[in-house]
Amino acid sequence: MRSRHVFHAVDSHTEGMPTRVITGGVGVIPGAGMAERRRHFMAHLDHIRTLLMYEPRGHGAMSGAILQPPTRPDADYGVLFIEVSGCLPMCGHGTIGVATVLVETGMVDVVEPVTRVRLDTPAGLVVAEVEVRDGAARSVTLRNVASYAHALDETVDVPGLGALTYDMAYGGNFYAILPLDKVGLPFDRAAGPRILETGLAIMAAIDEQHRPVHPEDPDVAGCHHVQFLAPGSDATHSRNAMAIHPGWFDRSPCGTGTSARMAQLYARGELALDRPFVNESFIGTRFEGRLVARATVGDRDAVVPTVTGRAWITATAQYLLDPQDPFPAGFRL
Ligand code: PYC
Repeated sequence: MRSRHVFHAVDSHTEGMPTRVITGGVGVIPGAGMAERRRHFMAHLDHIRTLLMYEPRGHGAMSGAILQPPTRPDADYGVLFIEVSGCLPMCGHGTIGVATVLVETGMVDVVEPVTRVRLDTPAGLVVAEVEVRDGAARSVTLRNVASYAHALDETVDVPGLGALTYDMAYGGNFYAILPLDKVGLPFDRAAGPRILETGLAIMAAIDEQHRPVHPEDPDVAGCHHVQFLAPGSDATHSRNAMAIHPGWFDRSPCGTGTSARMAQLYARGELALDRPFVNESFIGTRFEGRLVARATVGDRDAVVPTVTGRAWITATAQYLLDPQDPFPAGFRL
């Protein structure tokens, strides 16, 4: 066995969605804060992301997180979220996966019944409370970054579809939110390829006509997620088909998408603080959300969401790069 590089990983899934947690092999990414480390990584180290997320080590819907020393004194670990689509400022299912891995591998001091893990993410500090029973992580509740409705009833002209009305909300990433039946498609996995194609057309049109930019961080910009709502979705229980660039569905209900959806419902006066909200994924798994505080983002009214879900460890692994490997940065088909 020859190797130019070894990455240590603990693989997990959160309500069906993978999080490959990279515990060693990357080294410390330069940067004073995690947002700066994310910028550095995207500019100089992106081949590590593609090696670990793309085929043949990953697949078209792969997601992960690279652990780092924290850059702030109030955090236990820094986290860089990586996916086939790029480096996310924040990832909810990934946070639940990371917190579960940290507890179940003993990388943090484990306290029953609740272990608090403070994560330094590019979007800000995220605190995860892990419910621990008999040494096992049973569920994770994350307190997300401030989330807000960026635009309500925005109209975008989508080639082939015409004018579409949508809401844009931020929950750690930007989400265009609209009912699936508005684009004439059924909430049915058999329609997946058409839903993805439509989602990608909407993302491209929004980025051309109304590209969202975070008021406090211009590096957090653009629409790479479309949250298509199933018929009957409301402020207590929504079901979504979450189309993500460059063409895959979140298998989990999507933590930042759940946060964005709750911020949208709050801005519409449909969801009050401290009310339970269930978000269901395209494969039928669930997160429970709740808005726990008011906040501001720039000069916008915002809310602080919590999201609860479960994760399970699926493997420990070392991913290698042979010097003769013809695909040192992986590939996408
Ligand atoms: O859970 O926040 C999330 C997420 C983002 C993209 C995929 N999952």
